[in-house]
Amino acid sequence: MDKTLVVVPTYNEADGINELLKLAREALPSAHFLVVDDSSPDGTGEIITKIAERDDRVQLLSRSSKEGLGRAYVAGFKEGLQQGFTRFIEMDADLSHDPADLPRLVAATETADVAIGSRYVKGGAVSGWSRGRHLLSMSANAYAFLLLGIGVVDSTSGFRCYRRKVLEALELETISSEGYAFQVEMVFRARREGFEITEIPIVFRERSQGKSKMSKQIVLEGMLWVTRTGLRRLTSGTTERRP
Ligand SMILES: Nc1nc2c(ncn2[C@@H]2O[C@H](COP(=O)(O)OP(=O)(O)O)[C@@H](O)[C@H]2O)c(=O)[nH]1
Ligand SMILES: [Mg+2]
Repeated sequence: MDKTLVVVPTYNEADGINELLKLAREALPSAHFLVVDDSSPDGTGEIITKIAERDDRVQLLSRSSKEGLGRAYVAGFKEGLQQGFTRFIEMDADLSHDPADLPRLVAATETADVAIGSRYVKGGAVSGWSRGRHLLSMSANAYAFLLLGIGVVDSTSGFRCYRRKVLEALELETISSEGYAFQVEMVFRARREGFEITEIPIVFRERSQGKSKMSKQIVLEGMLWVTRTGLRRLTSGTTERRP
């Protein structure tokens, strides 16, 4: 039987997390939710603890310090694999990802192994970003697309659904990216393993509450990871491991 887990990483998301969980629960009534919180000083963890007391579909995975988005997802996925879930969704806590898109994202993994909510395919869009932020996102995606040969136009998107077998195959404990480069690394690994990846259009809306955790350090980590991996690939001619 299908068991879907929505993993939501949080750091200081107390303002919007209630609303996100409410809307997402309505959109996917049979799904379970795992919030992975890095001991947010604003009390996000305490809010989740209270929600979890009355809703057995919501769980909190509390980590002792802020270790980055990638580390939070790896911890959440490992927990979900252990609990026997068969589909895993990545979703931000700030309502940038529309909960109404959840059923479409899950449905896309009926045929594909990974479904990515994409801002850069036909029908996809971003609303509320500055020109600079938009340019940063598009350049990062174009750079990853060209250097890594992944065939995915929005490999930095954090709204996606994986089938269980993908996470089982990707050797999560050896993921090197701590921050947002994690998203690109997951796509790169899934492609290398020969999994089918599809992109479905989404509209990403910039948060209206709280603050973005994007930083220069995160951008640098992403650029270095893509450059290093791309050069290694070009010099060694890495191909898919599976036929
Ligand atoms: N647990 C955890 N969550 C994080 C961390 N960094 C970002 N997040 C969460 O990841 C999601 C996306 O982050 P956000 O700052 O909105 O990035 P942006 O949309 O690219 O500006 C949000 O739910 C954040 O709370 C982190 O270090 N640890
Ligand atoms: Mg955001």
